[in-house]
Amino acid sequence: MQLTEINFDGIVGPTHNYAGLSLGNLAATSNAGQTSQPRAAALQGIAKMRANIALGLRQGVFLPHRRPDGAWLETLGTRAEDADAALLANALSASPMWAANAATVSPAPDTADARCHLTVANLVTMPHRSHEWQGTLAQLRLAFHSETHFVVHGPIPAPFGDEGAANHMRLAAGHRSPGIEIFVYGEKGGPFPARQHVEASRAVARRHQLDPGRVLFVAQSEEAIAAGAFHNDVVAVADGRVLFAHEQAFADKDRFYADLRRVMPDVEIVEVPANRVSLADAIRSYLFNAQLVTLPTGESALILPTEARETPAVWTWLNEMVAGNGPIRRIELVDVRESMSNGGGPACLRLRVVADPATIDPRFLVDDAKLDAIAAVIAQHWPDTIAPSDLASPELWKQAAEARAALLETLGLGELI
Ligand code: SUG
Repeated sequence: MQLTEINFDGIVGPTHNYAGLSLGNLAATSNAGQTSQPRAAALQGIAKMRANIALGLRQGVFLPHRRPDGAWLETLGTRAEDADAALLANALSASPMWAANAATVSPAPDTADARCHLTVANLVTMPHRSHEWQGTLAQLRLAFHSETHFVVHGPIPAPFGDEGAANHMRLAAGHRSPGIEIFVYGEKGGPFPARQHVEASRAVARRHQLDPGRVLFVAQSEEAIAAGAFHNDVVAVADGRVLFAHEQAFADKDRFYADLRRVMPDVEIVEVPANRVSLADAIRSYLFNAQLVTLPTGESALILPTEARETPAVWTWLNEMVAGNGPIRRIELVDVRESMSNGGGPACLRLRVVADPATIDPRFLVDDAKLDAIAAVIAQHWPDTIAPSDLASPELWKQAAEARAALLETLGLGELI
């Protein structure tokens, strides 16, 4: 078994648009009504994957879902042609692109049956995301079909909100070592919803057969959610033995850090103080929505959105960090502006799975040549722009269906998902 970390990125779907559906996600709500650029958005995502491959990282993909989601509209007694504008926007969202919300993943070294467990996220808090799990589950069941190596679980039942890996962190000395899994939940968010419920986190940990001595449940701070950290991965990220977090990310950080040091004495906590980078700047720049990765050389790198360079306090802090003696000495910038405008940074776009690539359906794994083929389909079929008034256009729905079909055909997935 060659356990390695594979990042599965959600390919940005052809209906990517700015409908402002996510209360508490300040980028999404402030860009409501703008004209989106689906083709550019999807190509930005491809460029990010290429950059990760160039760094020596393994890369996979998840595919866009059927949009508008006619099956969901049917359960609501309507169809795209008759739905009101709000329902239609919810049915058209390209939100499955944010693969960090696809599932929670517990790699084989952490589980009692030594299989990698995945629980598809129910995403019940937001209507436009609540109908993602069916399409995601179908892909997870295909990609991770080997029952010798994987267990794919259905969603946690409502009303317990589960947002997947965006509210879950894992620390482990190496890919084969058992990890410490940290489930971060929300209690209160001031004016905004707390999307991850502790009941869901506890249920996922039980289903995944985790060792209770190696699991922590940690509350998000109310002020972070109220400042726009609708998921924990907007204010904290972990990899290897490194936790990189904002000072105000957690409700009781002293207790959390003490518990963490008890279960992982050699953990390295890189905390960004609020008097250097405010919560507002952290959220504006998505400093923490970075991919913290271990390169083949063993070195840690932080893959950040270009917005980090445009936020002076953040850029100054980052430059000091890489020049210092800490564990993160390398930063890489990626342009995912179209996704960022909906509150999705580099880390939102990917789901990390630690597994042997040979045990995964190869149609979901990519290299440069396959990315070339995907990019060609995007260039040919993805809409150039979508303005709010386009959402009601049957022409757009037709183009989206054809674009998705062309992509699935190219990847050999045909009508399978
Ligand atoms: O759920 N945006 C997504 C962004 C998800 C980011 N993911 C992580 N932090 N892991 C969300 O809020 C905006 C769609 C719209 O408003 O049209 C949206 O769903």
